[in-house]
Amino acid sequence: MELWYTEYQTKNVGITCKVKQTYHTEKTQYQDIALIDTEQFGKMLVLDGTVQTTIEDEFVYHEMISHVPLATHKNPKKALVIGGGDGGAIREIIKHPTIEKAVLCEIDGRVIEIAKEYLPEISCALTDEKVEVIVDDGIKYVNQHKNEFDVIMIDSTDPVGPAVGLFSKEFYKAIYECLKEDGIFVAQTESPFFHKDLIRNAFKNVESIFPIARLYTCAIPTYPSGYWSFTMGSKKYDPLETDLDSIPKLDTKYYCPQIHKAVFALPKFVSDIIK
Ligand code: AAT
Repeated sequence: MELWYTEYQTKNVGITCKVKQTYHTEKTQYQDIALIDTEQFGKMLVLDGTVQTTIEDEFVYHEMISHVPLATHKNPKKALVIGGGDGGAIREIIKHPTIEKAVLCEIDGRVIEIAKEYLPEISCALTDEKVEVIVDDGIKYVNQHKNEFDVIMIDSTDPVGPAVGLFSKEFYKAIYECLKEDGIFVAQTESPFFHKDLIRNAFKNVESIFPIARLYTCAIPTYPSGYWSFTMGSKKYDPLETDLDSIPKLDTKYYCPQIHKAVFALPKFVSDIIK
C-alpha cells in the first residue's frame, strides 16, 4: 500500500509527498514531532504537521538565513540562532571564517536529539567546539543577554504555540538590545504569496526599531507556496552596499556573491507588501 503525507499549508492548499518510511513520531511538551523519509525530498522533519526541513532543499533556507547577514557584517565573531534545533543554520554559520562562537537556543531539546540521530547531514556541526547548545525559550535568552552578538538568526516555527512571541515588536526590541552596536538580525518571515500581513507587520516593526530594514526572498519547494521571505534589521551595515569581492569563498549550493545582491531585488507584488 502506498503512503502519502500531506501538509495543509492553508485552508485550501496542501503539499503531498510519497512516503518511503516513517522513522520516528513523538509528542513532546511543545509539539508533535515526525521524522519521515520521502521519495522526492529524502528525510523530512515535521513539527505539528508542518515541514521544517528536508534533506533535498534544506540548503537553501540554511544558507540564506546565515550567509546573507554574516556577509553583510564586516567582521562577525559571535552569532546566535533562536530555534533551528536541526542545526542547519549552525552548520552554515561555522563555515564563515571570522566566526569564533555560535550559540543555539532551541526550546525543544527533543528536536535537537532527533536531528542528531536521524539528520546527521544537517546537525553535524552541533558538536563543534565553537558551538554552544542551550535548551530554553529564545525570548528568555534574548532578554537575559545584552550587547553581546554580532548576528542573530530567528530560525523559528510559524507563529503558533511557543513561536508566537518570536514575531512580536517587543521581541525585536529585545533583539536590538542583545546585538552589539553594529549588529544585524534576520528572521524567517513566511511566504509572500500566503502571509502578506505577517510580512508587512514584521517589516514595519523592524523598520521602527532598526535604522536599516530589508526584505529578501528565495525559492524553497517544501515551504508553503515554494517562495519564502526573510526580514533583516541592521544597526549599521546595509546589505545593498556589501562589497561583493569581500565575501569569503564558501562551500555553498545556493548562496554566492551574485545571489547576495540579487535577493534584495524584489518582485513588484512583494515590494508592494512593505510599502
Ligand atoms: N531550520 C529550519 C527548521 C525550523 S525549526 C524551528 C524551531 O523553532 C523548532 O525546533 C521549534 O521547537 C523552535 N522554537 C519555537 N519557538 C521557540 C522559542 N520560543 N524559543 C526557541 N525555539 C523555539 C524552522 C522552520 C520554518 C518553517 C516554515 N514553515
